[in-house]
Amino acid sequence: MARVVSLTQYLVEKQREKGLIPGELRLLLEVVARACKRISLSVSKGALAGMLGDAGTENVQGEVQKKLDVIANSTLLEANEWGGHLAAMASEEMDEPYTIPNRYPMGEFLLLFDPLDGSSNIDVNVSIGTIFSVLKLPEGISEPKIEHFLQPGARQLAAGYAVYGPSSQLVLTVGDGVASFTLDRETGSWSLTNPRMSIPAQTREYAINASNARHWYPPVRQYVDELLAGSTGSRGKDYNMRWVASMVADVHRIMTRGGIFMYPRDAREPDKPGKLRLMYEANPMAFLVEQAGGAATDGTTRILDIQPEKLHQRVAVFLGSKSEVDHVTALHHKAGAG
Ligand code: AHM
Ligand code: MG
Repeated sequence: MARVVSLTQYLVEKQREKGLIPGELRLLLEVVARACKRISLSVSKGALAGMLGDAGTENVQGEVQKKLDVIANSTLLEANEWGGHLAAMASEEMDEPYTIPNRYPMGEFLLLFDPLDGSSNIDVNVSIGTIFSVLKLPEGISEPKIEHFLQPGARQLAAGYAVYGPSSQLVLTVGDGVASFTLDRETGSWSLTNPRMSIPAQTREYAINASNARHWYPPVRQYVDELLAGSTGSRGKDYNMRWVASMVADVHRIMTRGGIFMYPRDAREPDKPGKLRLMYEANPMAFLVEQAGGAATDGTTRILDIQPEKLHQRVAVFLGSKSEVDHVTALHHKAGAG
């Protein structure tokens, strides 16, 4: 039987043999993975443990929090605050960054996360997930503040997500390709099940919330019209559509078999650039997608090159198979030039 490689072994190899990550980062990623294991357990208990339903609170973006959103957030905070690897954490569910309490040593990394993405799917037993991103605290800073988090995604040292579906999977990059691990519920460990995920450049599958079609701007409208025209239109092939409404699940499908995922900005609220958040949704996903051979833009600019201005900043997202992302990005440039 083939030897099972654990997450720890995988990371030790990245640290020791390839010198790709410092030991402290490895330990931090193991703690994050442990927290995801706990969240996976809570998610799988569902109604049995009274985990479903609203928490009766709202987050900083005015969205109703689910009980599991709150539980996942505190699981990540509690797991990570004492290890000595972190300087601060930021979360979709918290207005301000969380600084490490004085009683614990302070480390050199910043951790950002969406503790439970896909809130609308929590109560209906559809896949949801955790998304995370790791940055380095700039040199010489002893009191981390929001401004220190505002680094372009290209500076991420690691990023990943855990998807809680029929099986729980952890998908991770430290800038040397993307590996995925499946949670073995019997041994409780994350076991390597795909050492190198790769997104096919070509695809016949797209994901967008089409109920917003009447609000789309012309390049998105034109692109989706081309896809809908299928083999009778300019693209010359038929496309299929999938929309789980959990970014983690939609991106996981694309990481596995290709496709394009879109959440564009639209005319409803012209000042609001899309729904998804740059720092803890778009950036980590863009890092993973690029590391798997795909592409990610906001329609015109590579997501990883965007200089963030706010911690909870929103951004339009086009990511996945390179040929499709390049095409829809070119349509945006053409429309802009016109
Ligand atoms: P959330 O972080 O509050 O769960 O919102 C993000 C989610 C994404 O997972 C998903 O892609 C999108 O919102 C779905 O949006 P919509 O409900 O418009 O289809
Ligand atoms: Mg989210």
